[in-house]
Amino acid sequence: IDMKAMFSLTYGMYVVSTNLDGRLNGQIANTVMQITSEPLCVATCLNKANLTTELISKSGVFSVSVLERDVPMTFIGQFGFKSGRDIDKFANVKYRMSEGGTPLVEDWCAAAFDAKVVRTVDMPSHILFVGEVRESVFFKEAPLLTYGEYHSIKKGKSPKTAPTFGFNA
Ligand code: FMN
Repeated sequence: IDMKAMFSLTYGMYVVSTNLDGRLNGQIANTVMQITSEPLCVATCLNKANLTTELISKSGVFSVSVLERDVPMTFIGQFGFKSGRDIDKFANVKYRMSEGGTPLVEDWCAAAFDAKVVRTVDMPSHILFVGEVRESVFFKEAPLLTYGEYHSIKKGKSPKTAPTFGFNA
């Protein structure tokens, strides 16, 4: 396996969030993609160790908020390197509630959508959630952050829980 070939894949950067009975939490994920348009479905792949994964498994709903290129590293650190088991990630974050009850992050995000889980694929380390989109909101026209730019421009790293861990190795 030549990992350089794997690192040739490109991604965006997102905050994947959920709400279990009023408990809001979210995490950074690069693994988000639209997979069908009828029905309109997206997929995200989340580590079983993450609080977000546990909460989405129970709530059956998640939101995806699309990060802008200008997002500060402190914001990515809060959602991508800390766990909601230790901090309240939404305490200082501006968001609006979707009709489905998931938080759509407005800080540093250009768009967001809410989805209901319709399928899951159980991998050894991760769960792939397929969600049907129920609502989407376009906040503003803005350059979006890519996973490649996160590494090359922001000099960011990926934690071990990311499916693509090793990208910056
Ligand atoms: N974790 C995943 O499970 N899937 C991902 O696609 C993913 N991508 C990431 C990309 C970047 C650039 C960063 C910084 C982190 C990524 N992570 C990913 C790691 C989670 O965001 C991280 O483990 C987070 O602390 C989990 O928080 P939680 O326990 O509150 O859910």
